[in-house]
Amino acid sequence: MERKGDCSFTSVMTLSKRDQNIPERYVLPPLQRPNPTHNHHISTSLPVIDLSMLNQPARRSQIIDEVGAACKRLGFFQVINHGIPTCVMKDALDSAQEFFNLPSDEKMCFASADVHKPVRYGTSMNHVMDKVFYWRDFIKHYANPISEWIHLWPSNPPSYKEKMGSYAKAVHTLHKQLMEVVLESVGLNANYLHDDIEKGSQVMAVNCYPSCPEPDLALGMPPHTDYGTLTILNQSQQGLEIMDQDKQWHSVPIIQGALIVQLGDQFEVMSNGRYKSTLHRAVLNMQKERLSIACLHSMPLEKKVGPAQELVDEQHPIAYKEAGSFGEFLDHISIKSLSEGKYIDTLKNQ
Ligand SMILES: O=C(O)CCC(=O)C(=O)O
Repeated sequence: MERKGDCSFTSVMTLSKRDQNIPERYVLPPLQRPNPTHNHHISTSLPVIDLSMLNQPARRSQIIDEVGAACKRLGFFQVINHGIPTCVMKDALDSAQEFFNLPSDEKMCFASADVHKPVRYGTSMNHVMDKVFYWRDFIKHYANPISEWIHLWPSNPPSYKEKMGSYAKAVHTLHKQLMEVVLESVGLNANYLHDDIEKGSQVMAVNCYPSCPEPDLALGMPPHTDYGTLTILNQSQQGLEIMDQDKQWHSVPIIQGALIVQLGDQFEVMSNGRYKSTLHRAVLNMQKERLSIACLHSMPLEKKVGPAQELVDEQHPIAYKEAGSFGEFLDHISIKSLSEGKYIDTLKNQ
């Protein structure tokens, strides 16, 4: 059943229709602003991996090598021929668009600043805590197992549950396949923590970044890493940027039908730091609204994750405390904004 929201706010959708300038609370300090002219020349060098032959043993090991190289270099890659039909990806983005186009009152039924709520409509990162605001509206909902959560999702637009649900299920399956590949690439068994991955949490962050009159002064999301194992992202147009090991921002190009894969903090911990989670942010533009759907996968809510024993030895001493669970991460972000520092840094052994 849909609840009455316990807090309301002015959405960015509303603000974007109002003024030629962004409100002061969205203006970032100069050093945190994006530099749009800086990144264009390096946008083409990001890895794209074709999964069409994943089930052919001769080709599989080559794909594992490609994934391993991408994870080592960037913690990021795009996948094509991943098995999710383009129409399922498009339907999910269309449903998101229809949801954000609803009158404000309908969306506000889901408004909450409580990060533990399984369905939550909001703006910025957490509008109750943020010192500087980010130019984003979102609805987040839990999605795995889908039978447990789908009745809590919006009933309007009427096709939302069906279309977003089909996409969620397909992405959950893809996540399991990709985890096997990424685990093998780092030197673990493909079945490592298999049951936890199957039962793991899937949170869908459905993001809307309206066109912004002053995109050089603000961001849609601040630089952050995701908490979980792998995030799989579907975007309607360019706007995601990732940071490489030399601290250069790369703008992620749109490839028709491709999905973006990023490593999260839980994978960094499991791999004992062999792979690093990807620092990323969302930039804005003056012309067109952008939508993205980030499926954030992690271990089940209460499961604690530590470095895999197989990846700890004399050359690679244990580099992280046994990491907290997803539930503890939620407790962390309910008192400290993600924009104030990386959660993973609190888990590192000094
Ligand atoms: O919209 C994007 O490209 C980034 C989304 C994201 O980082 C998130 O939802 O955590």
